[in-house]
Amino acid sequence: SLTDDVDPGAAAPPLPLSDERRWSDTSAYARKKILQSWIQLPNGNWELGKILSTSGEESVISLPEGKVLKVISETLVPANPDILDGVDDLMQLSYLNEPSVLYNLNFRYNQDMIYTKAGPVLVAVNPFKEVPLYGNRYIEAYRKRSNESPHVYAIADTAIREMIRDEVNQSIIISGESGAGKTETAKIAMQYLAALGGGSGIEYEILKTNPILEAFGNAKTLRNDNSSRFGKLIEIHFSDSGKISGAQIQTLVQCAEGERSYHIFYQLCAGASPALREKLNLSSAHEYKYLGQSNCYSVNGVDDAERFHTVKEALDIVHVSQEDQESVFAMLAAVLWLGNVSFTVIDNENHVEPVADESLSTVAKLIGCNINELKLTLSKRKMRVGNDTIVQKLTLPQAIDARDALAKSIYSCLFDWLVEQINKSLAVGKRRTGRSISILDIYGFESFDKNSFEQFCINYANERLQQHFNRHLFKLEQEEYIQDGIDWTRVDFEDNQDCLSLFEKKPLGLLSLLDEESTFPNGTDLTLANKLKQHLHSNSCFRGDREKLFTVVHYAGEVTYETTGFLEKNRDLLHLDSIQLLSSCTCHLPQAFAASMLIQSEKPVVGPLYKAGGADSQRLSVATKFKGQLFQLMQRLGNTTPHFIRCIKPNNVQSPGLYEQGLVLQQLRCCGVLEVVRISRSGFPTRVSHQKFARRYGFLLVDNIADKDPLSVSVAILHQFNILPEMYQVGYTKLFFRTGQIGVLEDTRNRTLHGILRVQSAFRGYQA
Ligand code: AOV
Ligand code: MG
Repeated sequence: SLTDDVDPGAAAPPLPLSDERRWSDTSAYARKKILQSWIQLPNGNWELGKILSTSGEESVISLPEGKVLKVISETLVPANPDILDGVDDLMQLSYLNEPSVLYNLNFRYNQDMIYTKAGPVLVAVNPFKEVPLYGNRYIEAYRKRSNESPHVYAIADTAIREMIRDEVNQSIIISGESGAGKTETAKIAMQYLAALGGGSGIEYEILKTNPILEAFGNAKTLRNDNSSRFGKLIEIHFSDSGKISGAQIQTLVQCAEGERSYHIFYQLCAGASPALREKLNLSSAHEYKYLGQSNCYSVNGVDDAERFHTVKEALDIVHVSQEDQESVFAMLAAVLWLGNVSFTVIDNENHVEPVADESLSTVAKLIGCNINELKLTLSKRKMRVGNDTIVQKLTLPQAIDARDALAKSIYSCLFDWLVEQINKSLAVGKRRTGRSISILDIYGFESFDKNSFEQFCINYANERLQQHFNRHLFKLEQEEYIQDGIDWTRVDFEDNQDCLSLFEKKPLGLLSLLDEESTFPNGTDLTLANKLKQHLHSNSCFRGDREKLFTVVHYAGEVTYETTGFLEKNRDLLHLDSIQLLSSCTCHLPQAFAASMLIQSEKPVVGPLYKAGGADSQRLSVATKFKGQLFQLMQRLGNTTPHFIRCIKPNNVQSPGLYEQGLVLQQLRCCGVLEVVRISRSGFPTRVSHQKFARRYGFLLVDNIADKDPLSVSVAILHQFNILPEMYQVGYTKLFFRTGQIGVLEDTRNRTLHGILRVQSAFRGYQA
């Protein structure tokens, strides 16, 4: 039978640590027990084989299709016994090697069990179809803890409990590649928090921020039909009674460039009422140059007109007035019409001016400016040289840049303005006594054949988040053991501080050098690349490649960037003339935008202040702004207890049922899932101070030793409940437990408490 060949104890975590990666690491004793093994096929995939015999260096293996192979024993990787198929925590695997983890996730995925624990981390594999795991019935089951399989709900539930128990703010940090399911996962977590903390009605508003932000911030890309082009942190506040009292959203600069533009444009064109169309002089999406650039006007299975109504309803719910909504749509239409503004050459030096057609007049009408002012802004630029102000006429490429920069900044101001309105509507009252749970949904690490400025920023952000992850799970953990006098064999872990320094060091780091080159009028993509190579060549995380290429050694692998477009994308190309145009508008939104852009400048800008060369040196560069927002974000996360969810994309074609081993493995490596399991299993992930422990469980003691010190009480509790000595350690200030141990105590505590309550209410019934 199975149990004769397999040591049943091997299934029980966590001792001894057996994370054999290779056959050769396996002891001779263990080898005899291995019945099955992983064999890597020429295509790189792993296949499960039965070991028929082993003699010397060679083994004979039979594969599922009946093929029999002779292989070198060295190349075999031990597989887990069948009884461990599909365990819901990877920590339970006897053999924790890559093929076993891949197999376990796949086994579960095939049965729509998309969630798996990897120690403290939740792994979510995107099903690309509706799975029956959500809704009130499930929420109720997780709330009661009657369903214990891994789930986003379980993570959200733990966050709520820890927030209340420890009186510490919590965060749920979701990461993963584009299309891996981060945004959906964030919504699922919000759904749970809203259900448990609901009651005031504000939870409904919070959920409605999703369709709004997705309409304005998401676009179809080649990798995801609904790709978020911005990062988001939503902080949900709870009152002392555990009810949601409000929320606040912080966003991380938008990273444009999709296959289609932002959803809202298509939704507006498809769904606006006849009256609104007339007011905005709106045409169909096909008429607008900004929307036709990749000839993709629709998303499979999505009705843009219907979505428009959903967004309008959501705007109503977060208290954006009808008037403001109309102004928002007017700004959208203005952006679309700006894209249609064309230019004609006016002299023999190729200077241009905009054609006075329907596009130009509609823009002027929609933003409420004088048409001649608009014409001037799009054809001339005021510059300060020394003490004089000179006016430079624009050539065609310059004019197009000015036009596009104006359109882009109207849109990004509109997005920020909307977030601000939402925040006002969700604002917590002045009494902010309660605690919060934040959910972070940020774009994941990206590595393509060609990587540009967007990937540079995204990967930098991920590098920061990874450090947060590392520090939390590994470093803090180890340091705490050592501090508390716990016997702990040091486990090495990857620290990515070197790579972060490469980005952040001043003055000789990637960001500083980029900013410096961006202020040079004569800086080009090539001079930037050369500058980076010149100053950073000795950095171990940097490699200069030919021409405009350079490589950064990220925690998740090497990425080669091409500097083409870096400087333009980093410079904020908006001219002060454009800001002045907006502030002269009669409509209130453009005025508000102009004001916010001036606040963003480091110093107050008065009058036309330009250095020769164009870009306004006083406005922050895109990279610097990004870094600032990122730091703000990290600061908010810094004071919270984090819960990590790693989303995995099982295939690149967004289709259900397809599980590509290589693709999954690469993501598991990127996010350090295997390392986490290894370390968690060998450590004591649960920690409670003596005081807290004694306070929480002391009343369960049979003998009354209430007057004793917390340490004695704690030890008495451990003895009374027969917690095995290898399952905990007693530190100077805290108790350290292996995974799962505290659950046993909590169950007993809950049972006892319920017993007491029942007795009390029975007693009250008797009295009445
Ligand atoms: P992302 O947020 O990680 O990508 P999304 O959350 O937008 O990815 O997920 C992409 C698509 O995968 C969704 O539109 C759904 O079709 C599907 N999906 C994800 N999770 C689930 C789930 N739990 N159940 C059903 N379908 C799901 V990006 O924002 O591109 O980085 O920038
Ligand atoms: Mg997303």
